[in-house]
Amino acid sequence: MKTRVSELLGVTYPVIQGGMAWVAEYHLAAAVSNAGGLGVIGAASAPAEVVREQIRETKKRTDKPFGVNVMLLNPNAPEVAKIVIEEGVKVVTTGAGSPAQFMDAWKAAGVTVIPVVASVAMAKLMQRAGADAVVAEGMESGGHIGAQTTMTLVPQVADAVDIPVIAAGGIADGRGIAAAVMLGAEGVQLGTRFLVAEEAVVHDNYKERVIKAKDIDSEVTGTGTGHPIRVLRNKMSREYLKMERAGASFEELERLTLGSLRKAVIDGDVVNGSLMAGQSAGLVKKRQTCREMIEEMMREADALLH
Ligand code: TUI
Repeated sequence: MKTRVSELLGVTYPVIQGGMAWVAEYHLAAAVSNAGGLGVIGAASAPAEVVREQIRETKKRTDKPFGVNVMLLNPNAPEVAKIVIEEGVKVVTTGAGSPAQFMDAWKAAGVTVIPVVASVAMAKLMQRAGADAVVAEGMESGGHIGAQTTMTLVPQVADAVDIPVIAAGGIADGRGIAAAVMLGAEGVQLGTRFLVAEEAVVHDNYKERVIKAKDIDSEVTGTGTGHPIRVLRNKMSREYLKMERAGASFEELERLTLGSLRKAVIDGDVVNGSLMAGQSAGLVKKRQTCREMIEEMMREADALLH
């Protein structure tokens, strides 16, 4: 599947891996890139020097293009923004805000910039600021989400901007990719399916929860703080919602979320950990290598589109 997105990124398939906090580290990023997609290191709340190490480790494992996701709520974002330039990273995706303040420096350094947006207004703003493409992410996604669904957001963003649109949120198989193309997207970004990739250094307990998840097993915490986060339901999410109802501050809640994400991903604590995952968890049935996932999905999508 050749699109403006695969051309822009220099990849075989217009499939981008989401920059998932704790999950999107160099093993996963290199595996996705080696399989013909765009692997992405999730800087999340990691110290900037850790991100530099992650970039260097990815370079050792792949000579294909890869990206770094800069999470804009992270106080280290300005430092991470500088490091991606110093390390010669070719592609940056951003999440959870506007990367406008970094755009000039990135563009001057020849970085391809792909902000994740959750509204038409933000997509237009990003095009004006010089973005090369946008990811239009629906609220079916895991983690930090906007309020629009993928089905309605993607075609509206595609109508509003001239730069290529990449669809995200709820896509986990070839049917989703074909549907995204029908909606006007020229690429897709997937997170939840890659959570269970063989190369993802995610604890087995977390992977099993995703594989066992049914359609209705996720819920959204943080709607009251203005920072909604989709997770699989467990003791942690129930406690979070209780704290939220009791009026806990955004900072308190964010600390709880980020600390608990580590607990889930690294320690496999699926009771007290935060199991960020999208609604597509219900579609994710088996562990595979990134190559198997990407080739299977592209085969399905091609068959449907032709
Ligand atoms: O960023 C994500 N997903 C994430 S980041 C994350 S780490 C985290 N942990 C605890 C609290 C907060 C974050 C987990 N998942 N996806 C990309 C995304 N960006 N989704 C929605 C947006 C977005 C929202 C508002 C992008 C721009 C935006 O603009 C608002 C404005 O006007 O600044």
